[in-house]
Amino acid sequence: MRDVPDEPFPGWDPPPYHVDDRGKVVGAEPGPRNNWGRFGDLDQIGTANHLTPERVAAAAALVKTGKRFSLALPIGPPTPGGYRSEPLHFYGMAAGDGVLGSGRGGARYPVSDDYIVMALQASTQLDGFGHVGGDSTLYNGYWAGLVTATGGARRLGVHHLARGIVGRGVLLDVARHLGAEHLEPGFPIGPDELDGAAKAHGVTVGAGDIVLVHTGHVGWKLGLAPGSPEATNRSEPGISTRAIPWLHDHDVAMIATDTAACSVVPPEPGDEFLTWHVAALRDLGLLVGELFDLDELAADCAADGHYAGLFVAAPMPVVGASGSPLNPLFVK
Ligand code: UVW
Repeated sequence: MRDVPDEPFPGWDPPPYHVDDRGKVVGAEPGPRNNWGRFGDLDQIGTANHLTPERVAAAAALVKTGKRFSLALPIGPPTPGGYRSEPLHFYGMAAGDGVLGSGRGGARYPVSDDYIVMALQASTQLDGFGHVGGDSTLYNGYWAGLVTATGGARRLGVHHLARGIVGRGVLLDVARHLGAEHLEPGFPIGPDELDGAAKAHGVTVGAGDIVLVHTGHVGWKLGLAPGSPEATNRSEPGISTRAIPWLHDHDVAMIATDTAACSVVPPEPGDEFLTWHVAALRDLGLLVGELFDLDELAADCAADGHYAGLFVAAPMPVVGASGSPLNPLFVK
């Protein structure tokens, strides 16, 4: 065998902090805008706490026509701009095998079932609170060392959100509001754009809302020639770190976009790639949705002028997972 050079090793010092028996980093400090301790010292569901029974019931009362929208991308075809390898879909047994003379059930009762192999965050998805930390901490001061490849998320696993994300969904069509079919890659969406779209739509964003920001990016990506420079470029419009106080002040339960990162890519000057995720996930414990497909809903809202409805999405109860695929539903 050829010689394989050892990778350089920079040395290692044990971290200078202590972790208590609740899994908290002693003395850890969040960013200036944060919800640490707000929902309880041991809270693991963050802004899902805003989804009170009263707000869920009020959201249900918004249903007038029963018109339903799935905000999910199809799982199987290439995911536009995703950060993870494509889901793989296999048949374990299939009706055709029975018809051809093998397989359980035979030709008379042909049976099919199938498998999917995918990163939980490879398509339309929820970022759980184990997903991104900063300075060795996660939401509410939990230690990032509690999430390991062998043990999963021993705190903040996405299964804690299994009761679902249900509440008032509000679509903010920032692209249409700015007169664009899609926002340019790298376009940052700050408080002015969010307020401007809300005002144009006649909606007021309030506590417990699930805010869906339409940029048109995913739909635009899907129309590009595969492999073209624009299709492979990672730049995308997205939420600016300047909008973090806005999300906090409005007590938003969830923010979701039709982009891969939710945050603007590349980040604005002064920010690093994950600055926004740290502020949203670690500090606010904010539910973050990515790779939503909002084009159909946006067109419908523009047509009927109704931008609020019932939003329902149930994360998969995978114990200790850091995220989950979603099929988010919006009902008018
Ligand atoms: C990262 O790229 C870390 O995450 P996300 O898919 O949430 O943008």
